[in-house]
Amino acid sequence: MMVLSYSANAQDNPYELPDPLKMEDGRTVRTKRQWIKERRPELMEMLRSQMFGREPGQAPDLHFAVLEESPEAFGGLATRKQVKISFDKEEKYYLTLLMYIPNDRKGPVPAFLGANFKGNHATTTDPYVMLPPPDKVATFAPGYQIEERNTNGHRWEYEYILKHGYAVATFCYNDVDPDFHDGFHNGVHKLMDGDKPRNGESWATISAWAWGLSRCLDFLETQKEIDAKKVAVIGHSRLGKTSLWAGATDQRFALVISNDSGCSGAAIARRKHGETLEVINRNFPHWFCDNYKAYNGREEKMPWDQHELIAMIAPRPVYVASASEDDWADPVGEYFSLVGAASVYNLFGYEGITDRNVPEIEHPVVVGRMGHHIRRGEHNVRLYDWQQYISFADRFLK
Ligand code: GTR
Repeated sequence: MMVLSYSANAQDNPYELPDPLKMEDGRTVRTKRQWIKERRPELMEMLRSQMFGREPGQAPDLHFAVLEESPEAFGGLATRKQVKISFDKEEKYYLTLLMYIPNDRKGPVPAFLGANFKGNHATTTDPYVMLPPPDKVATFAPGYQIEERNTNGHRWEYEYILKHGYAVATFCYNDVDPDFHDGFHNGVHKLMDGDKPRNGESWATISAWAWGLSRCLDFLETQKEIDAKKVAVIGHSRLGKTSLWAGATDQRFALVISNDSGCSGAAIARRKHGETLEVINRNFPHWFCDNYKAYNGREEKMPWDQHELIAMIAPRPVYVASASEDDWADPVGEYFSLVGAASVYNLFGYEGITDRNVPEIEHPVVVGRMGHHIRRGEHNVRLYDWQQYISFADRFLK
């Protein structure tokens, strides 16, 4: 018998979800025009002011420098580029993007873009990937140590991705904003906000990482080998929360993938299953804007829920993945945010995932422009996940 280590009971915490198609003034959204012109902006305003904070616009001096390039990556399978993406003239604020492009290509290729946790060198065995520069390492989270290459390689199945005709690009999230609370002085907030006083709606760290993803997309748009209209944004866990927000704020992303994003990502907050708002805001006070903290222990008072973050992706394809042992991220709640967003996809003429029975482990489901699976195992990204993402992306980006 299959043992599920998560609660398969959808109603273990009875809740009623806000209707994404109900305007704050009570009107019902009936057309895609009304969604685009009225309801989507209303929800974006809510998510900005109450959850992620207001992200800034373009960097003051965005520019790019290719630091290294070789067509010999992975035995000639791919061209590697390592690129410094600078946000200011002095190049005090920058990230280093690692990109692989399949050599076997006829024209511009689609791409996956996502941030990583431990440095580009930790995503691969490739010995030519540069280590994070010392000025960056000095600002990384306390206790951060340069680890060996490839410690997170299992999360980045580069050769598999490349052989399927996709480019792939990543940067270390610490480059944009180190993952600890120092009052927003150690990352791009300092550059973008200067000495502007912060308030309850000020953007926080997840928003900064998402902003960094958009700057990478700015760069990909300059690359003739890349079809920048076909870039999927992907992230795991806190970076899955980030990929969802990047997909919401930047509609240039053609497809959005949430891998085990859990609380404040895909998981329905009102279920209060696994990680709750109180816990996440206590442990990671820098991730969300201050107004979000008002909902600690009061999830049912939220004027939105996470299915509406998923709805911000519509009508673009969205994929939500969970892992069977990842009860902390609430796989059931992650699934139900898809179900809750389906009506918005319907508005655009696409079917959505509506089955109220949570799918079995490793039975991927794709309906219309929504995809889902629960991988057997722990909180992580594995080859199984990439196999599903590629076959989902093949439907829309090829
Ligand atoms: C956990 C956190 C989760 C998730 C995870 C991760 O500590 O509670 O929300 O973000 O970290 O990013 O791996």
